[in-house]
Amino acid sequence: MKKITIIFFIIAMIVSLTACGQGEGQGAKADHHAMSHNTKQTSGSAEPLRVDILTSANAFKANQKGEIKIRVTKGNKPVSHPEEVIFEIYKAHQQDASKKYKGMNKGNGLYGINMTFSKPGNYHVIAHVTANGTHTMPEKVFHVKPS
Ligand SMILES: [Cu+2]
Repeated sequence: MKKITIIFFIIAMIVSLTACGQGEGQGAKADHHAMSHNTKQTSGSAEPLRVDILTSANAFKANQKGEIKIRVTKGNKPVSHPEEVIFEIYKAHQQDASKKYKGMNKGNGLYGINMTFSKPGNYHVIAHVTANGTHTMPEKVFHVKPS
């Protein structure tokens, strides 16, 4: 039993390194993920945590308010009490200047932020979600049109 736990921990470590390897060389981000991913999945719920970014990649024009929305589910059921919902956003090729925003709970497994992009261009949006010790972080590139 102990051996299995250790193997699982090693696998979790490898997965976390692969999943979040993009931010290497950036101390702050690495720390965030080291913490999130070390909370390994314990017994019970084998259903994977699923996060869908619902907002269309073309939904934004520069200097116009909009909303980025995600749906968090586990086994097709909405997740209502995740430990963390963080939206990380940065303009293409400017990951060093990424900003993080706490997601607002909209009920029914939906979470979102209000967002205004000041300049047109491509923006990376990463939804970092932790629920029941599992971390998922889908990414979508938004194409912000000139206003
Ligand atoms: Cu993450």
